Amino acid sequence: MENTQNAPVTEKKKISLSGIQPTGVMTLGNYIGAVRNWVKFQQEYDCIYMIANLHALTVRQDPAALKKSTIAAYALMLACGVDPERSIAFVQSQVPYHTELTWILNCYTQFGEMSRMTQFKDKSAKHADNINVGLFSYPVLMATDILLYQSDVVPVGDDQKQHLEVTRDIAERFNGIYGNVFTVPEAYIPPSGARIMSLVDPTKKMSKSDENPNAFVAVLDDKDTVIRKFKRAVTDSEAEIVYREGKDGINNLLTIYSAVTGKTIAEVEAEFAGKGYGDFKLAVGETVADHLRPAREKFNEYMADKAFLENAMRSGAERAAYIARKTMSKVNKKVGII
Ligand code: ATP
Ligand code: LTN
Repeated sequence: MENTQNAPVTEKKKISLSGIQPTGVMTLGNYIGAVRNWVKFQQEYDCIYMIANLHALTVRQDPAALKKSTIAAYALMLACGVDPERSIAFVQSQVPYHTELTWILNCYTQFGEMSRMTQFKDKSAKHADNINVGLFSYPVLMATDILLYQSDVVPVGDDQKQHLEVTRDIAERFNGIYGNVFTVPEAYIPPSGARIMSLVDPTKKMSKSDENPNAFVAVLDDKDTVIRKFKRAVTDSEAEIVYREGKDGINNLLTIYSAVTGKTIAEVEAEFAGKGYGDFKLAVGETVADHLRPAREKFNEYMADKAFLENAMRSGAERAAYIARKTMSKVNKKVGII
């Protein structure tokens, strides 16, 4: 049953849509690069945010763990500030139009363009024993997520840029054949913090699927853990806290500190001029931990209220389905599917 009463009022604000996979734990990279912009965008756009649990199946998952982490990821998205009343917050698998449109868009996507995706190359190297077709066509499901809702803007981190380009190509190709069916979306990649680096190897992006938990700070890490991870963060053998090429570790810490305090890099450099790396790392750790504390507390509150979460998910999925169904029937009509 779809709830039409709660459908968003169409006063024609632009639509912001994004998603996050429920695998692993949300990292500080996910938060700074993506999720906090989702929260900010609620002021300006009609927002639709989802937990991309179907995407998670491209890597082998333990079923019980996936179920649990999907609910936890949803709770954490709300805890970070996505308001399930103002925005549409839902779980991808609860809106079956995602799989339905994906099949159709698969038929409008070229093998060659999927083969060029760097995430596919990286992930197939990492999971060489399970290079499944889903992993290959992952960007088509992502294009579906975006195009189903006629999204205008998609706030993501730097690593998703290529997927957004392919989404635009698919939309333009489809529109070229059938007329204006899909809004062609724009990526929003923040000017700073779009690529937070690993604390262990600052030439690699901070990734929630990193085997080494010291490589990332999780939004739910407690204060001591956050501080400990920053204290161990790999830097360099100089002793100067400045943003400069070749100082990947320090650059990363400066970016993180600037992102959570709202200060510019120049202001942060001035604040720590003449200080040692030890002091700086401690300050970054304490500041980040304090910044994340409210989300951690709210997360615990949401997780203690399963009825609320179930309700929010159901209502989010109903509101999403109301929009998705319109796009789906338009597409079916255009391509001649009865
Ligand atoms: P995985 O490690 O499994 O690839 P991930 O950490 O990249 O996962 P996703 O769920 O794929 O997490 O990403 C959610 C959002 O967070 C995306 O918009 C992505 O671009 C952004 N993001 C991921 N890692 C970073 C990072 N290190 N810095 C900034 N943004 C990031
Ligand atoms: N593939 C994305 C997660 C994702 C997404 C989306 C992001 C799934 N569907 C739609 C933006 C819009 C990732 O971060 N790996």
